[in-house]
Amino acid sequence: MRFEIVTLFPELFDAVGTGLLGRARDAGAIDVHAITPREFASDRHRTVDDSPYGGGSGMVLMPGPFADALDHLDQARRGKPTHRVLLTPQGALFSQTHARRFSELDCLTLICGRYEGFDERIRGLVDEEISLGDFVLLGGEAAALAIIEATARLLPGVLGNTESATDESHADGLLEYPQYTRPEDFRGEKVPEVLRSGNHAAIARWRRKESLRRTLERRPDLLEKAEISAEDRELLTEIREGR
Ligand code: JCH
Repeated sequence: MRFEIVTLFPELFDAVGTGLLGRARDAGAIDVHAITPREFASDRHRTVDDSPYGGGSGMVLMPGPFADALDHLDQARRGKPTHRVLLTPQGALFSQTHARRFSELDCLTLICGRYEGFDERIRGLVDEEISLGDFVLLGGEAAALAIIEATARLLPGVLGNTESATDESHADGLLEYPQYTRPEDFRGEKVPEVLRSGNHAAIARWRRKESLRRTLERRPDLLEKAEISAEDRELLTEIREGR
């Protein structure tokens, strides 16, 4: 899968050359191409921002350099399609559902801004607008990196372990159960006995119950949408009765 990024700071995306994403790139599973709209500015100062019509503080990103950067990417792809995503605080909230949908694409183009955001006409050049969350970043780059990670790890061969990508938080709509590794006793806190019992049915039941407990305590909103079985309902009753 190809990731294209339009950004004033392409060097921020050198980070995808390291770790698991770097390995995925070396293996040919992903390809990351970051370009700057500055290269497509029309004046000798390479200006990409200007003051807002109507007045007010701050600077707004001009549509021309972004449109030309997107045209350039289209030409380099030679007719192959992409899906264009604008990162803004006004977009739809990003979720695992977006990541799953993006992982089915051949190419995803992420458009990052800075300053106080984009000229409204840039919105006409994109397929959707996404926000990473209800907080304001300095620009779209950190959101784009998060979206690249969330999407790339769902691709075959990127994680190395195809099961881990689905058997986890948010896959079945519940939070993940507590995990433990050595030592058995850490500063007096012991690993739950059931996990050392070798009783796989008991372990599965304990994990499901702790997933339900955690979701009930921390994210009751998720519990309303999750797929809850008859046995889950019994476990929830035990939890509510303090067991
Ligand atoms: C961005 C900014 C003042 C925006 C400029 C471009 C995305 N989830 C999420 N949080 N923040 C972003 C994001 C994405 C692109 C840009 N800024 C900074 C500053 C604003 O309103 C006055 C709006 C932030």
